[in-house]
This record gives sequence, structure tokens and C-alpha cells, in this order.
Amino acid sequence: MKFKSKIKPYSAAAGGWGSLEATTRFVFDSKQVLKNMVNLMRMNKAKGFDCPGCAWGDDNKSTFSFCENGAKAVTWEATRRHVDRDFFAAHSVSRLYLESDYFLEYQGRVVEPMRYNRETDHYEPIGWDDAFALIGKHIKNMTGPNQLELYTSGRASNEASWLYQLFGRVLGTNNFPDCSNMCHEASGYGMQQSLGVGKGTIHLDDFDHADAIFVFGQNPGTNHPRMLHSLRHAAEHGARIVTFNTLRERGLERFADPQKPLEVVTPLAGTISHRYYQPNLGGDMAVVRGMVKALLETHNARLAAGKGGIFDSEFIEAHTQGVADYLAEVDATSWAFIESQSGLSEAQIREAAQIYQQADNVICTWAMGITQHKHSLVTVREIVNLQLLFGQLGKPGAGLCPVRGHSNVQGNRTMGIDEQPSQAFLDSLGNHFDFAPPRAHGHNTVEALGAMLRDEVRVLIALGGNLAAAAPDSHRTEEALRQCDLTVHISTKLNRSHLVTGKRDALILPALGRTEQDIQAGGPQFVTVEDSFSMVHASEGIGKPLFDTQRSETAIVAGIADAAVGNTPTIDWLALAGDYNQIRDHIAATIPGFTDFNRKCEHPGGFYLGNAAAELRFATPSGKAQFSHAPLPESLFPQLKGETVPFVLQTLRSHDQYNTTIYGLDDRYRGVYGQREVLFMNPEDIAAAGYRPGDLVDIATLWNDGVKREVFGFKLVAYDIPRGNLAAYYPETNPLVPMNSIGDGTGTPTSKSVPVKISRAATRQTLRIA
Ligand SMILES: Nc1nc2c(c(=O)[nH]1)N[C@H]1C(S)=C(S)[C@@H](COP(=O)(O)OP(=O)(O)OC[C@H]3O[C@@H](n4cnc5c(=O)[nH]c(N)nc54)[C@H](O)[C@@H]3O)O[C@H]1N2
Ligand SMILES: Nc1nc2c(c(=O)[nH]1)N[C@H]1C(S)=C(S)[C@@H](COP(=O)(O)OP(=O)(O)OC[C@H]3O[C@@H](n4cnc5c(=O)[nH]c(N)nc54)[C@H](O)[C@@H]3O)O[C@H]1N2
Ligand SMILES: [Mo]
Repeated sequence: MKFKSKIKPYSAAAGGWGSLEATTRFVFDSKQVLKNMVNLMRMNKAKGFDCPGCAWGDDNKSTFSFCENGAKAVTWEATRRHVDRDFFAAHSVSRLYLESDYFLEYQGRVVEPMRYNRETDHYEPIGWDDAFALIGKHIKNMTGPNQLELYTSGRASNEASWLYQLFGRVLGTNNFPDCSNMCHEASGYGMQQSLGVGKGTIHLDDFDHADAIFVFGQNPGTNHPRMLHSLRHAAEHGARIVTFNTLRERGLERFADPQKPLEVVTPLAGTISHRYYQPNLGGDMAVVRGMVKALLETHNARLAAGKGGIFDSEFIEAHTQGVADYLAEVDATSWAFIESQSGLSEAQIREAAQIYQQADNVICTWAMGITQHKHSLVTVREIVNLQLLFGQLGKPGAGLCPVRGHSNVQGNRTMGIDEQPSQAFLDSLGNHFDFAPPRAHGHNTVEALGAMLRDEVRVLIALGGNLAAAAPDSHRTEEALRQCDLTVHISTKLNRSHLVTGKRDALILPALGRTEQDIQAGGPQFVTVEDSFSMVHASEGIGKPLFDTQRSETAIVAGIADAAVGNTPTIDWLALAGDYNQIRDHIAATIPGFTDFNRKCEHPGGFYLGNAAAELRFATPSGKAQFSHAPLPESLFPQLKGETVPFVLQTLRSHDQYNTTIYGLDDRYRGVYGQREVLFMNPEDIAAAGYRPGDLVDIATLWNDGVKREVFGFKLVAYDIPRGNLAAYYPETNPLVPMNSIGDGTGTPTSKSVPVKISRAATRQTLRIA
């Protein structure tokens, strides 16, 4: 494939014609125009399927409840392109390995189960029964249940993931590494520690009642486009939106609603951000600390003047613990340190604090810019602290909103895809099915890879996702996967993980997608998912599957479980897969909040799972919301023991990708076209280092373990980013993220702060063909 590459800054608003044009181009390109249009119209409506894009909530009000990137996700899935046995016969695995991630997925849907033949280096067809039997055999050959790793990517439905976790636990392991371990772990654990609940506390319509919305480290224009509607709407109603983002992101500046034709053709495009601040990578905890420092001064000054303070003392008194320790820590943090770590001036931080103070109701939202650092957990807790000081919880228009990634990643956790399940959950599972679930914690993603590298893992099963490309330290990750005896990928599309095969066997099992009809023995089935706002709702595919050899994820999981553990006295796996209502009845019996699950699914728009913290009930040891009082980190890279770090690199998404799925080579809002190996850099940094925009550089990680981590030939793009900070796309830069560089208390790879140096590209040594 040949692409014309150019760099051309984008000047229009986000959304608008650009996005309509891009959406229609995708819909019409995909050769299934009619089917695609029908799909789009039903997406996120009361009857139809849940958008497989992001986990933003649905209001079910507008006719076309979709966005450009949701349209891409759907058309990418509902393509007629496919990789069949002829394709695999024509291309060896070693040959395919040289291709780009874009090329691999572009080949289309996986058709039938395939088994790797090491002799010929080709994948060959295998029947479903034989595939299940092979997995069963490998699992029975294991000498302990923890030699199995069960990875999950956040698209899997509640039904499939609940069955999957039951299978693992019946077998005896809690090894459930998942994409969440690389994603929002800090939000879950941080909020759990502070509030006793690891989920967002607001409803979608709280955005209509907020006076201020603070958006930290996320790029909704690309990754949660429907959130722009909520922000836009809030701004129209007078809410002030304050953005903290290292990069200037177009979608956070101006937005024209592509579903409102007038906005697209007139200058009605709305300003999104009232203020836009660009902190250093990893600087947000210092930003919030500074805001609280400024607010504390005001509070104390007012108290000294005999006026009431500005903190919500009643709320603090009634519902929280630990405020004194926290405020002492704030007091002890100097402005000089806050400024140097945040990269913002005291004046900027005071200005943000003032906007916060002037608002009655405040929502804080965040995503990967907050969660993929070493100190992410305490950063999340710092944001919670700020909200607690002002009682911004348990009232309309206020609260905490970690904006999730994958469309059902939150639901997966609710269903028990968790390497650290609660004892209460295990008790309920054990009682219901009369068995003894394993109690010891299992592996998260990085720990699973470590166990593979130590040759402790025999079988890896992946329910969706693309672990080889999504995980850090690509070369070591691949080495890890190759240590397993058997790798099994339950996938919709060809991807890199299929080409990094287990020592003895590798299988690709073709799954139906969210958009497709799912017919089982008991008739047509629907599944359920949970969004970022704890709304659970049904999702029913409407497209006819391309091939009758593709199976639903739930059926595949049941087939594996049946072959590996057989029927237990109380579990008939295949019968469960024949009728998902039965699975939902078991979910109702084992997971809080799901009583009467099947009946509740009939409710259009779904049902709310509830959130105790939002009702000011805190399941913490003290029964109160807990202020944290962590100091700001001395350094973002203590491992480097003071070594000079010339640049900090973040690895992020372009507009034309869904994680490791690359839809195209453009990043429209950032003005990049036809290429992905680019490095965004401050123009003064470019000049100071003696380069010019367009020059090619190599990037190398500075780390403490002697391992060389480099990528080659990245084109410099001058960009509005603070000096010393860099950005480049994931997954091309995953080789740079050290596997042992993880968040404290989260285990999440530090994909948003990689210490690097750059040098002029010596030779262009790209491993993969674009
Ligand atoms: N179309 C599309 N939608 C998606 C995805 C996709 O790939 N494509 N992925 C899904 C998934 S799994 C997830 S988790 C989400 C990801 O959604 P995002 O978190 O928006 O994803 P990233 O592209 O990683 O963007 C991180 C943003 O945070 C900023 N940032 C990075 N580091 C810092 C920092 O230290 N401080 C501050 N203040 N800002 C920082 C970056 O400049 C960038 O704007 O989106 C989900 N939705
Ligand atoms: N450097 C760096 N690394 C990162 C990140 C980063 O910001 N920087 N972000 C991290 C984050 S937030 C996440 S969530 C992870 C994502 O990690 P993963 O979830 O593992 O990766 P995806 O790219 O979303 O997975 C794409 C594959 O999923 C399969 N698939 C798609 N739809 C379906 C389906 O409906 N069913 C099944 N069974 N399979 C399906 C397709 O075969 C496709 O190739 O990556 C993480 N890695
Ligand atoms: Mo994610």
C-alpha cells in the first residue's frame, strides 16, 4: 500500500464537515453501504447494538447516536474483507510478521479456526471440536492451574466475560490479566481507596447541571467524540470547561456538531475550553496540589477575617477522614516545586483555582494522561481530595468521571475479570456453584508477561485484544508469548498477536462481533454491556454473520471450558451458551446489583447499577471518604537516580486508530496525513537541538536495566507542546516502554512518561513494511 504523506495544520473546528466527510468516506468505502447505514442508525438506540467504540454513555434521544470514530469501529468490523484458508496458505507467518499493524487488520475478518503448523510456518484450518480438544489437552497437561493466563480485552460482553471468569476459577486460577491493567487501573484503585467504589460517580445528564468541568489528560475529540456533545451542551448552558492537556488538542478547543447541519455550515461551532493549560507530562498531581494550595490560602484568609471558609466544612466533617494530614501536606509543598513539576506558573494555577471556587457544581473527568504514570494512583486520589474539600459528590452536576476506554471494560470488572477478586465475590461464586474458588491473587498483565518470561506459563488464552502489540516493551512481550506452549486468540481480525506463536501450538478462533446476529440453540441471543456511567443495557447484533464458521465469544468460551474441565455437577457450559438468559440468571445470583437481571434488560436504555459513593455511603475501612496525603513525587524517574532526562515521551492515539487497530494513516486534527512514524516536538526544542521539522530521528529509552530500547526513523513535527515533552503514536513506540516501569500500586505501564533521548537517524531501519 502506498500513502501520500504530508503535514498540514488543521484549522477548522473538530467535528463539523471534516468528520462528516470522514464518516461517509468510511461508510461508502467499506462496500456494504446499505448494511452500514442501517447499522449506524441502530447503534446505541434502545434496540440495536452498543457501539463497539468507546464506553461513553448513550442518551437515546438523538436519531443518529453515533460519531465519526464509532462509525469507523462499526464499518471496520462489518466488512466483507476476510482472511480465509487460502490467504493463510499464500502467506507464511514469518512473512506476515513483517507487515504493519495497519496491513494486518486491513485484511479483514477471521473466518474459521486456524492452527499454526510450525513445520510449514503457515496457519491451517482446524475444526472447532478439534480446536477445543487441543486446548483441553494442553490445559490438562499443566501441572498447576496458575500455568494458565486468561487475558481479556474490554470489548467482551458481560455474558462472555462472566462465563470466562467462572471457567478460570473452576479450574483454580485468578490469573485474569486484562487491558484494564494497562488503562484505568489507577482510577479504579485510587477511587476505591478514597471512596470505597472504583467507578465514576456521575450520570450522563450531570453534565447538564455542572457549572465547571475540569478535563484532565484526555483527548475526547478522537477517543470519546460523543463526550464533545456533552461538553458542548454544558458550555452552551454556561458551564466553564477547564482543560489540562500537554498537547493542544483541536477537539478540546472548538467543536461543530456534525449532526446539526447548521453548525457545520455556519460559524456556530462552539468553543469548548474556557481555559486550556498545558502542563508537563506527569504534572497534574502538582497542578491539583497547587490549586488546593491557592484555595487553602483563600479559605484561611477568610476564616482569619471572621468570614466563613470556602471549603465545605459540613461535608468534610460528616463524610470524610484525614483532611488535616492532607492540608498539612499541601502546606508543606512549595510553590517552586509545584511550578517546576507541573510546568505551569503559579498565576495559571491560581486562575484555575479561582474558576473552580466560583462554581457551585464541578465535575472532574480524566483518562490516560492521568492513569499511565508512575504516580497515577496518588494523582487520581489528589483529584478526589479536591472534590471532597468542596463536597462535590452526591449532588447533581458534580462528581468524578474517569472516562473509560473499551466499550465494556467497566462491565468486565463488574463480572469478575479481576486478578484480585474480593473475598465476598469468591464466596458468592463458591456458594452458588458449590466449589472452592482459588483465593490467592492472580497475575495482572505485566505480571503475566513476567511469568511467561520465567517460563512458568503453559497456556495463554486471549478473549479479544492484541496483547503482543498493546503491551509494553514489544520485543520482551513477544519473547514472553513465545515461551507459552499454546497461545489462543479469540479474535475478529488478523493481528500481530496471531503471529507471535506459542512454542508448540497456536490457535486463532474467529469470533462474531458486536454488530452481528448471534443465534444459539435457544434462538437469537442478546448480550449486555456497562458504560462509564454504570448503566447496563442490552446489545443485539443485527447484521448477518459473514460465515457460519464464526462463533460467538460466549459459545467459544463455553466450548473451551467444556473441553478443559467438563461439566461440573452444577455447570453445563454448553447449555449455558445455548441460552444467555440462563447465564444472566447466574449473574443475578452471584453479582450485587443484578437481581432480576433478565427482566431489567427489557428496559429501554438499560438500568443503573448504583454507586454507593454517589449516595455518600463509603465502603472504606472507616466508613468515610478518605483524604490521601501523599507528597508530590520527588522525581518521575527515581530509577534513573538523578541522571539527566532530556525528554519525556508520551505514547498516544491518532485520530485514525482504535488502540492497536489502525484504520488509516491520518491524524486529521493534528495535521498529520499518510504516516504514523512521527515525533511531536516543541519548535524551540527542535531548533535548539539543531534539527528542522521533517528531519528523521531515532528515539532511545533511558532506563536502568542495560536493555537497549530504540525505535528508528521518526519524522519531527513541530507542535504546540511544552519544551522537554514529546509525543508519538502507540503501538509503534511500545518498544520504548520498559516492562518494569509501572505505576505504584497499579501495575500499569507508564506509557505517558517514558524518559528518552533522540539522535539524528543514522539509517532508516524499519523492521516492518508500511
Ligand atoms: N477512536 C478511538 N477511541 C478510543 C480509543 C482509540 O484508540 N480510538 N481507545 C479507547 C481506550 S481503550 C481508551 S483507554 C481511551 C483513551 O482515551 P485518551 O486518554 O484520550 O487517549 P490517548 O490518545 O492516550 O490520549 C491521552 C491524552 O492525554 C494527554 N496527556 C498525556 N499525558 C498527559 C499528562 O501527563 N497530563 C495531561 N494533562 N495530559 C496528558 C495527551 O496529550 C492526549 O490528549 O479511548 C477509548 N476510545
Ligand atoms: N504505549 C502504549 N500502550 C498502550 C496504551 C497506550 O496509551 N500507550 N494504551 C493501553 C490501553 S488504554 C489499552 S485498553 C490496551 C488495549 O489493548 P487490547 O484491548 O488488547 O488491544 P486492542 O487493540 O483494543 O485489540 C484489538 C483486537 O481485538 C480484536 N477484537 C476487536 N473486536 C473484537 C470483538 O468484538 N471480539 C473479539 N473477541 N475480539 C475483538 C481484534 O482482533 C483486534 O485485532 O493497550 C494499552 N497499551
Ligand atoms: Mo484503554
